[in-house]
Amino acid sequence: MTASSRTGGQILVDQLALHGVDHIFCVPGESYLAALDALHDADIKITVCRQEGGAAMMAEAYGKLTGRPGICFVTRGPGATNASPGIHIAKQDSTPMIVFVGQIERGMREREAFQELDYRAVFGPMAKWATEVDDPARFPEIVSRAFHVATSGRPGPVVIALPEDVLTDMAAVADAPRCQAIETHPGLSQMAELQKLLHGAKNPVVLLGGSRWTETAVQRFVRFAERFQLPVACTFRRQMLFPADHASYIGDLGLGVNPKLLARIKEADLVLLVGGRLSEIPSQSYTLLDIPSPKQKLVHVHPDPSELGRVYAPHLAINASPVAFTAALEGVHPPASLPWSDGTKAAHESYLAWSDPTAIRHPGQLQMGQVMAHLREVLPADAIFCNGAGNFATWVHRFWPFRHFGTQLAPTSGSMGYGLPAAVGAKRMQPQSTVVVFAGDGDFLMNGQEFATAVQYDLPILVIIIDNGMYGTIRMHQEREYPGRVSATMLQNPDFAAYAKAFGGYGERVERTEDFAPALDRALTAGKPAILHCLLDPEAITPAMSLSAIREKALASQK
Ligand SMILES: Cc1ncc(C[n+]2csc(CCOP(=O)(O)OP(=O)(O)O)c2C)c(N)n1
Ligand SMILES: [Mg+2]
Repeated sequence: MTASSRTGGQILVDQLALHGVDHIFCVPGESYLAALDALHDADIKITVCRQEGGAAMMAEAYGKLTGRPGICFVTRGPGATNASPGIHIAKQDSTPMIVFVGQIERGMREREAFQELDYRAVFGPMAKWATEVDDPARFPEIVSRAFHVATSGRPGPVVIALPEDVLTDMAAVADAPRCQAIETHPGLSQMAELQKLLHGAKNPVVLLGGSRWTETAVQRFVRFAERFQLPVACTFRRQMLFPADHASYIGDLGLGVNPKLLARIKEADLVLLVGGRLSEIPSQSYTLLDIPSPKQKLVHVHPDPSELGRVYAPHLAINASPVAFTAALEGVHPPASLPWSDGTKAAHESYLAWSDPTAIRHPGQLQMGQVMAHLREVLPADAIFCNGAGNFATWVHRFWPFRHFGTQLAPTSGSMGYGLPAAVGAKRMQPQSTVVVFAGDGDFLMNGQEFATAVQYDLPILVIIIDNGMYGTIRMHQEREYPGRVSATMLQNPDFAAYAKAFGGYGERVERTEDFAPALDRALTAGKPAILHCLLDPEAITPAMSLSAIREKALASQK
């Protein structure tokens, strides 16, 4: 059968549908009207956003939750540059994503036409692949390749520029077959070697990270950890990879980490690193393992061969996706005795003590330990927590026990402003889930405009803004490095409760611990997107140390 003639826009949208796309996030532009027109008749849900940074972060969150590429459409020039934080997050977080960018007509290239940019040059180093389509007949090939690139090996973002006339031109071309993500399987001899290493170990430890995990892969890993009574830690912002209430869980390698956890990893004789890269944050600025030769025997399992041996030279390198590797673990058997099992118990106890919010007291009328204890009591275990970057995020990372895959949306890239768009994306996908944003006063307003998107699509998410009147993280660093010299870190904030109401949502101000529980209850039952504007004493900059104490310590060390 010969293919019938379609516009480039129609061919493109038909490819999206056949690769299983059910949702796109966009800000419209006149540069890609023909694609928007094709979407008019497609069975694909659209979320129209207020800024391309928000749209790209929503698409990235979709990729994190589903393992399928999140799809984002933005206009040329400023639309594309606005989308760049989302593209960078997808790159650092190894998330599959495809960003379609409008482009000027082919015949105008190189004149610096209106909003013209060279997307290969701009996004080449940031994306996994950046390209431009020259011929509508090549959409099936290029979109198929984009899905393969975005999902295979170490997943990442693909950027595809769409010249306006390529979208309106006609072509008769057959569709591509649906892309299947490629699983890479470990070899039998590698699994036998892993078993041998485990049998010879006295003090092993497991670190889980990266992407390409699924609910099933997590469950399989839990069974493996159970059979071996292994201590398991998650890397920075990957806490959803292992249930925190499991006897094998020993904590996460984030910022402000449990010192006992670090000591345990340093003293281990075998480190099994699955899925992650152990990059700057989890490795505590590359101090946790020696580079290139860790003194522990390192087994590194990663879906991308170019990550194996990139920083750490592993004793055993296994090029496998988490799904395939965890399936193979079912055939690995424990030794007759497990010399490390008491250590696992002690490490879990240490995690429990470290993550107990009721033990925390800090300056001010609103006690975050009590807030976290209350959230632990009332929110469902499968609530999705979303956050961007700032010290406020510590409260979530340290004190919320993540228990299910698909419940954590947080950028390992440390991009501020991620929480709100991620939550909008998550709630659009999973309306039945409880979705909570933790945001700082600085962090929230980086993408606060997407609160309008939450209202537009009737998404009752809960936003908890921790307002300390400053870019607190940077102030903390200032007090450590340049004590008493406050420079460009203070903020004057709006009334965030009034902001919520002005957008058509629910808002309340919370100043004291005892006011949090009833306000939370009202926010959760408001049936609208809600903001709890929580005022935190600026002194309460970390769970353990006040701002003044940090400054005094720095001043004392200068004497
Ligand atoms: C997009 C972006 N810009 C700047 C930074 C640097 N940065 C990291 S944390 C932070 C301050 C965060 O302030 P806020 O959200 O109020 O949280 P707090 O630290 O006060 O709890 C800044 C500016 C960043 N990580 N990302
Ligand atoms: Mg702040």
